[in-house]
Amino acid sequence: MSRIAQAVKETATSMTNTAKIADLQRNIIDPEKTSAKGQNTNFGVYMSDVDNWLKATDGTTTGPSLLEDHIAREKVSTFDHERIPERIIHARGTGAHGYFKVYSDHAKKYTHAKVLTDASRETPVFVRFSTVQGPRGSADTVRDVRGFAVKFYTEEGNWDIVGNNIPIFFVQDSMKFPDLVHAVKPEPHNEVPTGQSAHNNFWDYVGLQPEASHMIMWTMSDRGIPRSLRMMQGFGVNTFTLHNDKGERHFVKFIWTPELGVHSFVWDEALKLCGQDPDFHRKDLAEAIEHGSYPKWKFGIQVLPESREHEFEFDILDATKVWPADLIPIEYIGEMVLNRTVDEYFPEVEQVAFCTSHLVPGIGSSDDPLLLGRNFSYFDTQISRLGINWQELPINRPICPVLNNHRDGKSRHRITKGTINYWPNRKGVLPPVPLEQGGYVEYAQKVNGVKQRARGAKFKEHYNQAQLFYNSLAPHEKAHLKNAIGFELDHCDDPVVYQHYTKILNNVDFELAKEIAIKVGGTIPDVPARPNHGKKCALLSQTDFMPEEPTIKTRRIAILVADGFNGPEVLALRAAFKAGGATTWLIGPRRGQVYPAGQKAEEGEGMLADHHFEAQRSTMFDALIVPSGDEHAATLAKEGRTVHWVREAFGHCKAIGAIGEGVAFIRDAVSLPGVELQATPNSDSVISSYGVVTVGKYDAPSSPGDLFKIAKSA
Ligand code: HDD
Repeated sequence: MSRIAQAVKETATSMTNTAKIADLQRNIIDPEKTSAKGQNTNFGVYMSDVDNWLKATDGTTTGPSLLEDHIAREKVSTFDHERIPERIIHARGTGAHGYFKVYSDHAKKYTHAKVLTDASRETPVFVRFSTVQGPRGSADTVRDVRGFAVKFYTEEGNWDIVGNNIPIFFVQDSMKFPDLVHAVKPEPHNEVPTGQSAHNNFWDYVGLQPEASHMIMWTMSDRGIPRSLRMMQGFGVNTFTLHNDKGERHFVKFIWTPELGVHSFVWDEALKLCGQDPDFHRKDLAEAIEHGSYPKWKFGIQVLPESREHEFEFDILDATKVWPADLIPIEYIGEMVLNRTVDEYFPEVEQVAFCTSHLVPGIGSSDDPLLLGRNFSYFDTQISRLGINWQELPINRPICPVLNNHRDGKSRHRITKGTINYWPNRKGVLPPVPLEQGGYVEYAQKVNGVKQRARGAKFKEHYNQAQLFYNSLAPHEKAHLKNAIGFELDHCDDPVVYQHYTKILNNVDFELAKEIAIKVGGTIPDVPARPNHGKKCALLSQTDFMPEEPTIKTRRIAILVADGFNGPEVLALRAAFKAGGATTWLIGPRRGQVYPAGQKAEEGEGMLADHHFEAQRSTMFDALIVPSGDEHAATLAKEGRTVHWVREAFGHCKAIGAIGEGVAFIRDAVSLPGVELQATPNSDSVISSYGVVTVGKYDAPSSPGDLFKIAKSA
């Protein structure tokens, strides 16, 4: 980590709620600042040699290594046991620390949970983002659901929202979950594919589970390939409940909406990044935090009084349905900021463990059958991954005191004094805590029913909301969705699978089914399987989540240069983009000095190129700009790789800018049939409808903001 990043990290910690960071500090060791003289064994004895196993040797010939070398055995044995079982799903992830606060006590009418009502609090949080299908070493930018799990370290204990970036789920009942996961994971005979749902078993399974059709619309939409973890929404997905001081219960959904808006890659970009930079998302998150551009989300709730539970055509406890924002508005009551990267991956990101059942007073579960199964599964899985004392691990332990009579077990860390480990006891030690003193009390729900394996009647309808979602997408989103399903079904080689799935699609939309069936060789329908109801709803398309003001904040801008570029122009551009909150990266023929026009290698210091053309690709940046300069533009035009940079960025609809001699280079590189650059009122500038901004002459550095203004207006 750079010194600047380290300084930003330290300031972030001192500025915000430090309760959890202070707690972690008890376990943080800095090898560069330790009082230890050097390496010692785990039992604390300094090691005089860490490279040579103890041997029986005369010093000339090599004799046998001796089993008696317990120091070597400790080293190798610790290494042998470094790995723990990876998460059965969501194995690939990254995380960061931050804080959560509410704007006011607005939610008091719904809940007595302090974390949601006390505006004077900053509650520390740890967030882990993940993909679902791939193993720990898989790529970040695959098409998949993203996990969005938040642990709130509240004063009343830990509260976990274990959510995703999609508001619904594939199946309605947890009993189906193991089959779903088996179907999407690599196939059992050959462990193929990695990090993808594009295979026979997955599409076979979802084709036979009509309840998955709504979720398929979401995963195949742009939501499945987020541009950044910082630019996606998060959803608790399941229906939870809020309990207030009057003893009333409300149903609730939790929603995170990013300050930067919701944005995605285009599929080709995401695919290429899987190879070019498989760590793209985790690096992007760390880079933003280390630059002090802290990711921020608004926290929203959708709330329903108990009396309205049965008012809708869908069951509000069915996790395959959204609560349409047109019917049940989102109330934004707080925000979360991530401002600190982790110090070490394994003890923080790998060992963090979430449980949907971990709720604090004022927040409850519901009868959502998916949630109730989850409430069992998470605690259970942590036992096999981390052992029964997993909640004592630094990243998992609450910031409030933890005292009870649970004892012993593997890897118990705490030492509890005294003679008492049971209740009731003669000393009255550790009594249960009633509601009025902060104890967790379940809502006194009246339950009525016959024991049977069944779901509510409204759980049987599966297509209305799949249609609602599809209808609500913008035309380009629909096109992306069709391409995505086309891609996935093309990767299924069993005709039974792809022919069947195109039939399922006909329940969502006739045209959609027809187009995809033609593309993938599926069953082309003659008539719709059911009419499309034609309804739309707000806040389903991600185009409804653009930031209030257009912004280039945290965007990565590549400045493509060769020797002979216009130096003052580049300085001015960098200053203007920095002022807008973006980062700029000088990409040159080599990493190191590149020389502006009028400066020779032996005369000046040049400018430091951050990377060279071959090592980075346009996919890693949000925009591209080429400054003026004769020699520089001529060099760029001769290089196949730089021409590819421009063409690829253009193909991915990136913003492209060029000045002076850079304009011809850009124009030639993107000269494609049908692409016309239109003149703007400023005759020197050209803005095409394709997001290309060119400026004939740029009076730098006297007007460093001009280009930025033009780019903004484009
Ligand atoms: Fe799950 C992990 C989200 C359904 C069982 N799940 C896991 C993680 C997220 C979700 C974000 C990763 C947590 C982390 O970063 O450590 N899961 C969801 C959502 C669901 C959902 C939003 C639908 C509403 N999950 C679900 C069901 C079951 C599970 C129905 C089982 C009945 N999930 C697990 C698990 C995991 C897990 C096997 C694997 C690792 C872990 O729990 O800690 O228990």
